[in-house]
Amino acid sequence: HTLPWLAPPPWAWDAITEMDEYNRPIHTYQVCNVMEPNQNNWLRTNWISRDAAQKIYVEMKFTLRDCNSIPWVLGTCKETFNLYYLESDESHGIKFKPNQYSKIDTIAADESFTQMDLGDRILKLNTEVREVGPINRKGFFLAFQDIGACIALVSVRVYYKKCPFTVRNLAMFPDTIPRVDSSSLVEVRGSCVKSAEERDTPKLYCGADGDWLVPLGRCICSVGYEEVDGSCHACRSGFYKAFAGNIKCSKCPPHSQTFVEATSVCQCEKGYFRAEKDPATMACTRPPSAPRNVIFNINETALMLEWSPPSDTGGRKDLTYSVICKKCGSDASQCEICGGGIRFIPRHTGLINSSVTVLDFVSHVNYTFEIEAMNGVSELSFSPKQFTAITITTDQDAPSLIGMVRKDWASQNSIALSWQDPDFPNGAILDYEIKYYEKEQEQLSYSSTRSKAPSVIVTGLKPATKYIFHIRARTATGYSGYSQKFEFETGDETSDMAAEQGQILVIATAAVGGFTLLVILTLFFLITGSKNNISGFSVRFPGTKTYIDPDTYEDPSLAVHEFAKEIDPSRIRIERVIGAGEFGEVCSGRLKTPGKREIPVAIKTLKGGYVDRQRRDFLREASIMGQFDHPNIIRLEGVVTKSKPVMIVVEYMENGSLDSFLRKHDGHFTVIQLVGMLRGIASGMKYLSDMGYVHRDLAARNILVNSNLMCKVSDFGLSRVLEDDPEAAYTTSGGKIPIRWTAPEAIAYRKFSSASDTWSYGIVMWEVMSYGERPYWEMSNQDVILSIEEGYRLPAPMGCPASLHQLMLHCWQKERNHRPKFTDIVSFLDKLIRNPSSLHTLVEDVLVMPDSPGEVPEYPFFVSVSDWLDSIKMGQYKNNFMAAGYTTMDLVSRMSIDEIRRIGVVLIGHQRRIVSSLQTLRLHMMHIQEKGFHV
Ligand code: ACK
Repeated sequence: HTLPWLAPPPWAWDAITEMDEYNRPIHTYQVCNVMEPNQNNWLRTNWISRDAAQKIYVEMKFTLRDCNSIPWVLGTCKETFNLYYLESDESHGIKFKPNQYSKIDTIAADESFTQMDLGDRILKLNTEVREVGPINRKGFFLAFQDIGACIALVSVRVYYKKCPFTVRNLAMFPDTIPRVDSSSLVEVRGSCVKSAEERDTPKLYCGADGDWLVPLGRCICSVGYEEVDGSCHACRSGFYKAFAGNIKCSKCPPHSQTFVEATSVCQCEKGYFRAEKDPATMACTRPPSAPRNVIFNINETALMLEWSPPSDTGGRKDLTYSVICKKCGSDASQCEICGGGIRFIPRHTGLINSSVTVLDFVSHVNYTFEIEAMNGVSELSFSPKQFTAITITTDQDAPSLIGMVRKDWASQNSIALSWQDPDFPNGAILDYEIKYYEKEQEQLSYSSTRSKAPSVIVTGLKPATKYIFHIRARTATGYSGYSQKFEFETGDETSDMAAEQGQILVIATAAVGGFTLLVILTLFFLITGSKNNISGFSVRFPGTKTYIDPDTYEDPSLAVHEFAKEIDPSRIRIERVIGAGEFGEVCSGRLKTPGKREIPVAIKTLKGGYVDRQRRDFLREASIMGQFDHPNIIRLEGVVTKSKPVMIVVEYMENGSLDSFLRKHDGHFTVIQLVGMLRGIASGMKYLSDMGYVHRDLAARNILVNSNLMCKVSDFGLSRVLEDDPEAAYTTSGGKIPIRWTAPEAIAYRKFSSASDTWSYGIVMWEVMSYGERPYWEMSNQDVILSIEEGYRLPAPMGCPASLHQLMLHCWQKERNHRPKFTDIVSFLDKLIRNPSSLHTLVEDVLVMPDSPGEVPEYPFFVSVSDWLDSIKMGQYKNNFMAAGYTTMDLVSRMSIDEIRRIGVVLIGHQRRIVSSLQTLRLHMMHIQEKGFHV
């Protein structure tokens, strides 16, 4: 558009239009005065504005005729032309004066064309580019000087270079002109795009060739905005972005929402809150529901409250409890807050554990304790507090009177008595007090003694003398009244003689779990040889030895010599400490027996500073152990009681306790080896149950293992065991019980028996087959009790033969009479060992696997629908479930409340009971899956 150019006289440059090979017109300036010498022909462009440029580029396309192809002009023909420029602020009215122009360069052709080329219409173009600058005026002219060549100038393109507008790291950089000096760069600071903010100052450098170099720093999208293709877009409604940064918007967390765009925090739904320190990313939460299942345990001085966590924690972990105490009169409306007299241990608010101990309460008062669960948002909610209340009268009923008291036998100096537990014990019986006096001396002086069992042997009496006895029971709440008075007479000389001959037939009454067994027994008096006629006695069924409770001895510490050998301490060599027992260190060492080799032994010591009761409790174990003689019962070598320290010496078991032994050797044994261990334990337990001894604390931690992998039952503490076992927990009935190992009837009403030992044996089987896994894993004691009550049982450990799991389930039957006897267990295990192929079927193999992966597999060992309904006392609906096709627990576990209604469970209370049981069932199944069993 800037044509025509100026071609001053002698007008040698001609403007000519040619056609290119596509027949498009090409405007050219041509000159070809090669015939005459001394040519000086100028062609000048119009004024060209510099714009922002400092340096400009001139690209010329031209053709140049080769002088050799024109033979007759030899000597005058040239093959170059010159390029000039002139800077100027004025675009017009400038006269052309060649001497004002500066030369840029002499331009030669790289290629020249020949006639042949022309004939083929192939136009060979030369392209040459030259830089000019810096230019300081507003514009410039270019000029071409021909000095006698044959040229066609086809195009002249004048341009400059710039770094173009760009967006990098969310920062915008404007058009930028590079420096003239090609070695230095222009530093350019970017500005953030809309809705973005600077993080580090964004910078780019513009290079001489118009390229952006070295990006530094960046911008990031502001809160509520996310990056999409280099710009920041508002979060859609329902999404939020809480932090500036190049992250995406997220969906609102649970229980929150937003209806506008570009939100940084979603708003909580009604009833849900965010605590001050909750991050915007956290779900909105709500106050917890009330605590559940409050139980209490009271004695004269302390009241212990315990509860289960709320079913709904509100979605938070910062759960605490507070307990409010109210004193209420007969009318609930007259309640007032308890004064400062009452104390709470550890405190009454901000309790982390779900229990509290209350001290300094007054008796004969109705206290109501309101237990509230709270979390970090409780204070933000205006809804009424959710609490569970329990009312406790601080003076509970004492036990009822003891009925009939019998004389079992009498010698010259002693009388053995037995009686039944009171009909209404109103709590666990701690012990009995037996008060007696000579009939003739009535009330002048009396003696008393205590017994833990409902029987006693009173010694130190006069021969052939009438005595009056009355007895009262003691529970945590106090004593019962005294029973009516009973009169019994000691024997004369003849009675003892007959006793020595061991021929007297007497009727002994044994109170066993509320049933009175009348057994005719042959009685053998074991003469102790001691002068004061200490009277231990041993009751034998013909051919069977029976266990004697050391507590039936008036002085149980004397019983120990009945059953344990006294060892001279010089025969014991203590080598090292191997553990800590309840009463003192447990050591290993050697025992030298005259005429025999030294044997390795374990030595339990009673640490110094003990009180009498501790010494008695310590030696009670020896009195019990000393009565047993069986390869699977830890063997008592003897005791040291006549010098200090007091010691119990037992056989040494190289591998220590079974639970830690198995954990240490996880997966190392064959199934047959494990069954062998279980067989040993069962055999020991059969022996104990035949002896009439109830262990009460059978657990892998109480089994010891020797170097031959032989397992032996140990830890004989009788009732005391429950005090020193760290697993033991208090129950509602006031006792301390190792919940996970104990049969439900023993937890609920302390009904301990060989059948409850069988239950524990089933748990030991599970411990063994899982190599020392904790029964019920980390479930709380409360949940264990609840889930057992609802009929659920531990699933088979991984790799457990189905037959063994069947046996466990057999041991865990609710009805204790249905559980196998230890003799059945031993013979069952013997059969398995003789026929090991029976152990090849694993529980995994007999599981009914679901059709699709997401489904819960069916556990054939779960109780049947009918058993389950019975267990939750909903047996009346069996037909409804069956008729509607809910025949397996698997089907039942997926039922919704609507389905439960539809099959005809109309009462809301019943619907609730079924639904809550199902929730536990599902949890249980989930737990099994999480643990990786079966699936
Ligand atoms: O698991 P352990 O090694 O086995 O740690 C305890 C510790 O003493 C405290 O009871 C070990 N222990 C107890 N009785 C014996 C015994 N007769 N032989 C070997 N170790 C024993 C028990």
